[in-house]
This record gives sequence, C-alpha cells and structure tokens, in this order.
Amino acid sequence: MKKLLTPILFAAFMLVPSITMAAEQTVKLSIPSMTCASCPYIVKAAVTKVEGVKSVEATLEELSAIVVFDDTLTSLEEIQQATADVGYPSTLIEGSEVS
Ligand SMILES: [Cu+2]
Repeated sequence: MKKLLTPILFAAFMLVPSITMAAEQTVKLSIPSMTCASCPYIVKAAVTKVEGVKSVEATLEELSAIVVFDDTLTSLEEIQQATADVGYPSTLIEGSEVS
C-alpha cells in the first residue's frame, strides 16, 4: 500500500504548485498622478474591470497600487493601459513583482 501511494502523492505535489504559481501575479505600480482621495477609487474601479484582475489596493499615501491578477487572462501591460485610460499612467515599481 505504501509503495503504491508514495509515487502518486509525489506526482500530485509536483503538479499543484506549478499550476497555481503560474497563474497568479502580484505587482506594485507607481501612480504619481493621483492627487486627491478620489483618485485611488477611480484607479481601483478601472483596474477591477480588467478581466483576470483579482484584487486592487490603491493608496494615495504611497501613490501606488498593488494588483493581483491571473496572468493567463491578463497582463501587466493591459493593467497599465487601464490606469492610463482613466488618466493615471502607471509604472511597475522595480523589484516588486512577486510570482
Ligand atoms: Cu483625485
């Protein structure tokens, strides 16, 4: 029984993380053109509409937004396009990409 189960469990452990880790990305964007308390809400609303975006946390204090997205459905470029479309060009904060 033990001899049969071990290879199956090993295969399952090898497969599961590679699937989940490839799909979800977290990026931190610098958005210097946010100037008042409404701006983060506008940015959040625009980015949330992008298909594949799971969460958006925009803060005026840091002039940044942390975006979690499924990289099989969208991309960093599409998210940056969404912020630019509503008047807030954004840039990836160097080294913030967590995969
Ligand atoms: Cu504003």
